[in-house]
Amino acid sequence: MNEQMTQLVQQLGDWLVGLGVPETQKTAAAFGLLFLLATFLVLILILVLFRLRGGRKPAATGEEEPEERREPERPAKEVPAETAGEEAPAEAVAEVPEPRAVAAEEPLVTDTGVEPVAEEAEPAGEEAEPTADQAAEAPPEEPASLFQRMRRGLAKTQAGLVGRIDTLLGGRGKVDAELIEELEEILITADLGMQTTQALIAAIEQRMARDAAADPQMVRQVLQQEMSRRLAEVDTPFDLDRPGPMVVMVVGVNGVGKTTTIGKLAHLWTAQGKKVLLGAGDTFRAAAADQLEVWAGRAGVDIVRHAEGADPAAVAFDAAKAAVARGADILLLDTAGRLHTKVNLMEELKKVRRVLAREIPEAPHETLLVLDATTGQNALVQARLFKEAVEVTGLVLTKLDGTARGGIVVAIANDLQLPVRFVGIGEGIEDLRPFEPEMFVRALFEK
Ligand SMILES: Nc1nc2c(ncn2[C@@H]2O[C@H](COP(=O)(O)OP(=O)(O)O)[C@@H](O)[C@H]2O)c(=O)[nH]1
Ligand SMILES: [Mg+2]
Repeated sequence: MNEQMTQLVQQLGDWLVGLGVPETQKTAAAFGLLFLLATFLVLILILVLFRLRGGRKPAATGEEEPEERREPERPAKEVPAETAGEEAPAEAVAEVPEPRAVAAEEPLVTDTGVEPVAEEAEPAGEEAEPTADQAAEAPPEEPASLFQRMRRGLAKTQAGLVGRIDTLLGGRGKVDAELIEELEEILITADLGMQTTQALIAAIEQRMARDAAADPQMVRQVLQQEMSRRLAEVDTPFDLDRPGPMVVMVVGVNGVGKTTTIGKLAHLWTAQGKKVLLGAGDTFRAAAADQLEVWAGRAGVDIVRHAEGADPAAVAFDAAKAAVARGADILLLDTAGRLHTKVNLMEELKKVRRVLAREIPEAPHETLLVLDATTGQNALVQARLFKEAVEVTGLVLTKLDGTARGGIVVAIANDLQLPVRFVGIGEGIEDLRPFEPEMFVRALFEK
């Protein structure tokens, strides 16, 4: 062993002499080189170990998981080196619009403001996306501030919209026509829609006309202000404190998240001291009422349901009667997204409205249209249809957590001139947020 070592040092020394090291110092130089190599190897080893540990952390918002959560939630969940880091990438900050990853309900993170480690931002792999089942099994979250939860829910839109804008602005010294053109493209691909994009660009151009020396950061400021302003313009107070049962009818096409939203609202309003009753107006499948019943159980509220195939207007009638009789503060009525019979869905919804109004004056007080944000412009088309047929008073945008197309929130509110009431940022019972325009935009733009 020793002999081999001496030989190695000798050979190294000879090689170094060849490179110009003085003959007298060749042994010292050879040792020096060996020492350097060893240090280098140790460093690489440390980096590899670090990577393995770090890979198991979700990189969703680039924020670190708090220490106390790590242990109980990931017990001995050892992953082989090559799969480490795959839990997060679906959410990892990337510039390309990512595949639709609904239900990324990994137990995520709270705020420490740490930026994502570059090597964690790997491209999304199919197997990286948790299924709805896995999502449902995820342990309940610990409380985080509302703002941080909103930020986390919007991580994909943040990356796809503001992240791309920042990259664009970062590389430019001045605001010129080319920059504006690229910005326009980003806004449209983030589903802000043609109309809203044009309005935002016009605001930037106006500002440029006033201040020719404006730097690229001005663009960011104007965008943030304009989005906030446009959302706030259509925002009206949501009054829960009216006398008598307040009837909230929830409409929207199949699968957008109506039933889930009703469950979350029942929980939210019960926690605010309201007596809530649910009406299972989606009689298309027995499973729909079963699903609502599960949510009623979770939220600890009563439910009125009929058999599968029953007339939704009859459910509405019974539910309204029960709400009055039981002294409920709020009746939340679920509706179908499609029907058994050939009756037009919109006609059916109008009939339900008439029945409600006969039982409770001015009911339904609110008609919330639920839209799936991941469907982008399609949501806008649906919204127009429903708005024409039934008097929609407010919007709920669901699944914002699963999409980079959250810009649709601004587009819909702006195009339809309707207030966004709530946004869904996950499948859990707590994952519905009352919409606050200023907070929403700040969650997108804050660095
Ligand atoms: N990730 C995510 N999934 C949601 C959200 N809201 C609803 N979902 C899921 O969307 C699917 C359809 O929801 P459901 O309430 O049955 O839709 P409905 O047909 O309109 O009643 C379910 O798997 C829900 O868990 C949300 O905000 N985020
Ligand atoms: Mg449903």
